[in-house]
Amino acid sequence: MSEEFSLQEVIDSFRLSLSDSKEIFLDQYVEGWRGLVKLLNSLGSVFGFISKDVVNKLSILVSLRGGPEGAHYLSLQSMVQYELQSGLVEGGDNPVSGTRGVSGCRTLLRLHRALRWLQLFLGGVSRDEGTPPTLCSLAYSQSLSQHHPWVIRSAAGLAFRMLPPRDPFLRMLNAGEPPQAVEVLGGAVPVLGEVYTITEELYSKHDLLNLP
Ligand code: 1PW
Repeated sequence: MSEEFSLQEVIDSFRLSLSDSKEIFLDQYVEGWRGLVKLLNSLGSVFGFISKDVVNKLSILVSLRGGPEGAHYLSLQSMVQYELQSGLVEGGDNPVSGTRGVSGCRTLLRLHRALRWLQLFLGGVSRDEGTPPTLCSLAYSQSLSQHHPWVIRSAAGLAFRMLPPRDPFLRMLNAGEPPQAVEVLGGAVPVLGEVYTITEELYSKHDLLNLP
């Protein structure tokens, strides 16, 4: 995979993460996020604190998946089942990651909330409902911001203002000229939406949506 962001690659990874029976495979989910990190990195250093947090969350999930209990981390569904059964959901002493208080479920919950933001933001861009800075702030205020303290909300607000206007932003997606990129975006949003909805239902069913 190249270092350059490709929207199509991200869509492919999230699409591949979905099994026929609507399980979500963790490896491909992580791969999709790795692609998104490339976008964050290409947006400049003001997005560095966001990219750093995502990279950190991904490495926790990768270490769980690569650890001795890795088979349980094949899918989001198997992860939830394993961590619930083993009393690891709330953190505790996780023998796998070696990190106290960090479960796969709470780590993934942060990415899950961020995926909602991305889905709202990209949906707005694809429908041309405003400029990227405005749409990004709006999407953030409708999703992730309620989970963030003031200091992060203000840093995020500053970063969003640095987003490029619509056409340069569409070109950064590496999906062709703006009209083509809009089409690819239109295909991306439902895929992100499906992954989001399945995860939301899974977490809601097990009462995991407010993990500290
Ligand atoms: C323009 C494309 C944007 C797509 C990627 C969206 C990623 C959003 C990540 C926001 C991270 C903000 C800074 C970090 C905050 C953490 O405190 C927070 N992490 C998240 C992902 O919300 C909560 O994690 P914590 O502190 O409970 O481990």
